[in-house]
Amino acid sequence: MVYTVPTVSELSNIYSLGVDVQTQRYARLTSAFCHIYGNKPDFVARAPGRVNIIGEHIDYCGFPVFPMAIALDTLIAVRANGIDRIHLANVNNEKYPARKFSTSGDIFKIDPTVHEWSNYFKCGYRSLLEHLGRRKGMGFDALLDGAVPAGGGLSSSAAFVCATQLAVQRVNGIDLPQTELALVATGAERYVGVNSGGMDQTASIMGCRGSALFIEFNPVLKATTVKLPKTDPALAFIIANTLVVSDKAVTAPVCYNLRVFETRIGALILAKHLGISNRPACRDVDPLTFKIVMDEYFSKKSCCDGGGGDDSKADSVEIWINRLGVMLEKVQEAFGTHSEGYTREEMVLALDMTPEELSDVVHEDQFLVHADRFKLFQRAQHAFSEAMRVVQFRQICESDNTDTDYFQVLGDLMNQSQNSCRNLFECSCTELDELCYIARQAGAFGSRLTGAGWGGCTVHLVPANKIDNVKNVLLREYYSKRFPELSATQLASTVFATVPGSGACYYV
Ligand code: NG1
Ligand code: MG
Repeated sequence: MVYTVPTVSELSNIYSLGVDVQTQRYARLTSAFCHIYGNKPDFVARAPGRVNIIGEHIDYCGFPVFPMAIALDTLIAVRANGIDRIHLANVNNEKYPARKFSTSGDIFKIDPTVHEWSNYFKCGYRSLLEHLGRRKGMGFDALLDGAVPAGGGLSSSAAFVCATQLAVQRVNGIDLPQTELALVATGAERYVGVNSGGMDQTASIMGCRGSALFIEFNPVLKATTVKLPKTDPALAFIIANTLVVSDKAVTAPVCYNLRVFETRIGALILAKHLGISNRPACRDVDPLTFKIVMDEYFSKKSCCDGGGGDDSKADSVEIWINRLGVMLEKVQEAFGTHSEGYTREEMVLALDMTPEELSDVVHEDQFLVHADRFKLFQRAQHAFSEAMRVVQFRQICESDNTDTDYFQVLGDLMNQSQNSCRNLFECSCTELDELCYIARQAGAFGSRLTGAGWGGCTVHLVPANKIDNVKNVLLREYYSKRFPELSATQLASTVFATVPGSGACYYV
């Protein structure tokens, strides 16, 4: 039987109402909808946030990541209105005033320099219609309720875009397979200027209760559910938000997009070092990534060795670990002489390109004003070693030998990831480091930043019977000192335990 990727609608039928969405929140949303639009909604689209357990800043390098969907989600109540208008309102209408669009005009115009809350809605709408080859969609009334803290590294933006795409596709009578929907959502955020990878959108759409997801992007998008090991006490995760807001759309040129740039240049230099033909690289749609360089190196190698290695096993964990280990040595060879970082001239020299050619392939002008040295060696070391940790994390989760001390070995990998994010990829910050330190002191086995970093959230691996203890220490040592004014309700979505939740779905 050929496995076909299900659609969100097909899966939605298996979710009973209220399992994932708090029923009173759902009732409040539908009654508010009636109050605003005078009719009940036809349906509610739901897309959750995600927490990335391990595998940071490597989805756009083409490497697998290991997130899980969380209970916090974005809901959009929707009703087709039969006119060429879209009315978008938000339950928090002070902060996010209602907006109106025509179904074919201004909704396609997204100005990334204006940080407007409905931009993510426009991204979701535009990316889906363009994917369907349409310039116009059906009109509808919408009311949004977002419960994923913004800028917190829990993918509030991806939850918003995915929920929007669910709403738009259903109003237009479409029911795409999950992977197709995830790919379209991944491209959507580029309209607000963020060159994101595909982790958040895939985790939001394909999340599965009780499992984390091993998400691969290359050669095709593929999400494998991985059950977390059964331990006693159970494995649990605490999410703690630094409350330092890292809005990627604002900081992209000096943070997120700069790192994307550095890994793309790194892939070009590594490819050249390994004698791999320089594909037209770094096109936003199909950039040359570290993963592609690794695959091309080994496919070239296997035909040279005449080994004709059985690539069908290429997914096996041993092959992954062996290849990543070899590539870490190649990274040392290719970049080791530039541990201080590369100037633009040194990059141009290393790539044997002219400055104009470099500008063409990576539009690096926006970065040169902010950085004069690019730490390509360190970024490459992080990317390959983080990919190694993801594969090892999955291998440990799937090994069912009872004498494994899961907390210790999984926790160690998370701590190594945090060290690499802080020291090599430089996307941590003092608040993230402090939360990790406090949590480890309080009994967490693994603590690390999650999401883009530079603020946002941390994730901690703790035994289920230690959740309250670790939470209380974090409240005492971090939040009561830095944010004494926070109410209990605000704290409840700032530091909380979570388990793998289900993915996007419809509630009718
Ligand atoms: P967050 O922090 O949730 O925005 C971002 C990217 C991911 C991934 C992580 C780092 C977007 C929309 N998402 O996640 O693709 O690169 O950083 O692992 O930019
Ligand atoms: Mg985001």
